[in-house]
Amino acid sequence: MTNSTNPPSKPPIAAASTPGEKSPATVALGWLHTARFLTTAPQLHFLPELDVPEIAFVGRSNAGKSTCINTLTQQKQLAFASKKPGRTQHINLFALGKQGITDAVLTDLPGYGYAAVPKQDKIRWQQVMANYLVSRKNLQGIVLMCDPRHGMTELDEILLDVIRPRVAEGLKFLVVLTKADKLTRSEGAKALSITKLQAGGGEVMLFSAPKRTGIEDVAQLLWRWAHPEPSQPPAP
Ligand SMILES: Nc1nc2c(ncn2[C@@H]2O[C@H](COP(=O)(O)OP(=O)(O)O)[C@@H](O)[C@H]2O)c(=O)[nH]1
Ligand SMILES: [Mg+2]
Repeated sequence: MTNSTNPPSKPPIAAASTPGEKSPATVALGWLHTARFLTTAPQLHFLPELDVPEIAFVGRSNAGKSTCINTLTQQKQLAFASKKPGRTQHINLFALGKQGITDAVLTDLPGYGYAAVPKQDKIRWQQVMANYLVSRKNLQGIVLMCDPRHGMTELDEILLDVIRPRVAEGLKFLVVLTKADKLTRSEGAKALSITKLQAGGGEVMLFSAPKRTGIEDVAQLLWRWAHPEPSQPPAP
């Protein structure tokens, strides 16, 4: 017989994690923290062929790409946050995965749009980028960094045109609006809604390195891209 004076035991809360179990954000950030330099290549055909999911980071010079990669991986120097924009012309690959077992790679593609870069280099960049985005077989997703104070630039639009057919075919796509700390709340909301219209089926998130805005959301999305069902963590 049950003792009616005892308070009823609380029903389990579906989303609550059991003691000792890590939250999805902790899992995702722990995974990103394993990032280590894999290789660098001046051109696409020097990149090793890989069979793990690859996530590429692209964006205009100075958009905050290196800072975002360093923040997400919680490493100060992984991606070089350059004082001289336009200097990083190589494709850099970083391996991800616990216990040294690579289960995904991050690709840091050269920044574009830096005015002082010679025209010849700009053309070369466009070819490298277009080649990579169109032909990289294990490419799973693209993260486009965009400074919302400037919005999508012409070069961002060119890139969008290149990737749109692949996004339509199922390639994952996220626009990260960087430096959100520079915007008021309403400016941030406006930038989000405008960019969502431009992102053609991709996701859009606000991000700030100093304020740590959006870090957990971006981390969890990348984790899910690299770990499709059934190993997906429960939704928060
Ligand atoms: N306020 C603010 N500044 C940022 C943020 N992310 C990057 N920056 C600054 O923007 C400049 C360019 O950043 P960097 O990461 O080198 O851009 P990249 O050229 O796209 O790799 C640097 O001066 C950074 O300190 C951010 O979230 N907030
Ligand atoms: Mg950089």
